[in-house]
Amino acid sequence: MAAQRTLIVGDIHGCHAELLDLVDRAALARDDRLLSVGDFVDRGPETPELLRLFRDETWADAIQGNHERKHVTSFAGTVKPARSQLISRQQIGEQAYPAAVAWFDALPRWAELDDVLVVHGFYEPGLPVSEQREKVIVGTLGGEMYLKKTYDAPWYSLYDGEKPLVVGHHDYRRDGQPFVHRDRVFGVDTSCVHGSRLTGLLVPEFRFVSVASRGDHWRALQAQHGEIAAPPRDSERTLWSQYVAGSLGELEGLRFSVLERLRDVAGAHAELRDEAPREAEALDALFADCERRAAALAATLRTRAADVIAALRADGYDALSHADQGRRFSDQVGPRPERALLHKARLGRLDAGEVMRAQKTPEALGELERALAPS
Ligand SMILES: [Mn+2]
Repeated sequence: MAAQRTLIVGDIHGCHAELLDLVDRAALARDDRLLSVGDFVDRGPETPELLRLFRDETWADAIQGNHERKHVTSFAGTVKPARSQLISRQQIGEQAYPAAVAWFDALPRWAELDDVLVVHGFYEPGLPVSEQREKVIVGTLGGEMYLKKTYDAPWYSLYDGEKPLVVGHHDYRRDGQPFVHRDRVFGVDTSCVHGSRLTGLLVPEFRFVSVASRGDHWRALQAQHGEIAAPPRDSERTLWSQYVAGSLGELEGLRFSVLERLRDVAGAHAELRDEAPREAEALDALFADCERRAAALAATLRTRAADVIAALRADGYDALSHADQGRRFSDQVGPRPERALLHKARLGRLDAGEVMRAQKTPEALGELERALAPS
């Protein structure tokens, strides 16, 4: 009888059909095993099927990835769920979700086989696997930042564990091929859920098996779930509360880029608007007013530029090179603050957005209005 083999599969992310394709292609025998490196949930069409497979089938095991962990932390209220967790929760169903989360929480953070060690994210040198920081081996942004700050070289080049290491989490090559570093670190995430490939590593023979993805599942799923909006990010929430608390300064004193960002944040997250409806309305009103004024200014400047060109035409302007046209135009206009905007108008590139980018604040818009007012 052949020795038992294990197919270690990269980030599956709800791609159940591709996983079945992969198991087929690997021609697993009856005693062979399947092991997910984690992130088998979220973003794909069939998260509940994968939950059922890894929880209920004795030949299939999984370790915890950052996505399974995020279900645990967001369900506990420690962090906000991302859109992909909200969609998975709906797919799994409210009734089954708490038990699913409890099972995610109980998943091991590593698997040690005869020939390899398997973790989802990263590995810090000098520490046994049992002493690895949770954020490092599970693969969070915080864990990645910690490694980058602490070490000068990429984490995989510093790997000093006894056995070769298999990881998921990052598609290191982005060409559908698995990542191999000196036959010591094997990266098997190849972005199946984004339309690339699903990859597994068969041990003990260290042979890669791979199948094509059936599509850009995450894009399709997001389009299907327009009703589930992404909750505000922490940075957006902070920006909004600073604005509401007045610590960003008076509304009038803010740059248009900040006002626009605030308006986008409030527009995308109804809950923020509900928390401070008066501020949201004041912001909308100010921004709409400024857009109207900027459009009027752009129209005035376009007319003035056209008048200048009409005057220059009598003097052979059309026959000049582009550079000379620019110089003649500048001479004619003289050293005025709005000269750069008049040039944009001359070249047909002036609209309200350009005016707001040049003037940057509502006050600066007012200054331009005064400069252009007929005396
Ligand atoms: Mn991951």
